[in-house]
Amino acid sequence: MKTLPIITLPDRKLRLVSDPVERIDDDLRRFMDRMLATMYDAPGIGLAAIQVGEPRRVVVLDVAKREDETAESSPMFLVNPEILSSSDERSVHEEGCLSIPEYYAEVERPASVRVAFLDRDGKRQEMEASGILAVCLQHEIDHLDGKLFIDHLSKLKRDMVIKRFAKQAKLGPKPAL
Ligand code: GNR
Ligand code: NI
Repeated sequence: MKTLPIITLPDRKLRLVSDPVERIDDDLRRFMDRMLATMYDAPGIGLAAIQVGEPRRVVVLDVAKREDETAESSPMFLVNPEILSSSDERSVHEEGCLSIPEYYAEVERPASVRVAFLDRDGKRQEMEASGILAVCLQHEIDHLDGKLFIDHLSKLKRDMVIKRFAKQAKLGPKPAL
């Protein structure tokens, strides 16, 4: 399947607050399938629609392969996802983002979250998540609100990353090796 280009810093679209999806139809399902193909191709374990330039509250993810290389793929499609509650317990995990290539940092977040969303068929679902799934859900839902994982770091670190990408963009696109 054809993949979609992923936008990266300093693209200001990444700061948009995405719009709720009004209807779940075949058009949207086709779009989600292309998002999933784009995510697997990258490769990544999650992708928010804004990362392919579409300010819609749509997320795809699949954390199965990260834990176990031989695992079957088990994609999830989340429309209008919302965090209902977060644990007081925090955990620290190293994060990266396909829109901030080659930068990784430890981020502290609630260790577990309860999330509501509409599935591929438009059915309302609730899910309790911990571990890497909780990390990924929070990272993706942040994208829908124009937030990036670097916003959870110190201002010094964040500004360093933003400056690095602004400078790179000024020099022009990275030449292929
Ligand atoms: O592929 C991804 N890996 C990842 C690792 C740790 C925490 C979050 C992520 S999500 C990221 C893909 C991405 O940028 N999703 O928005
Ligand atoms: Ni990301």
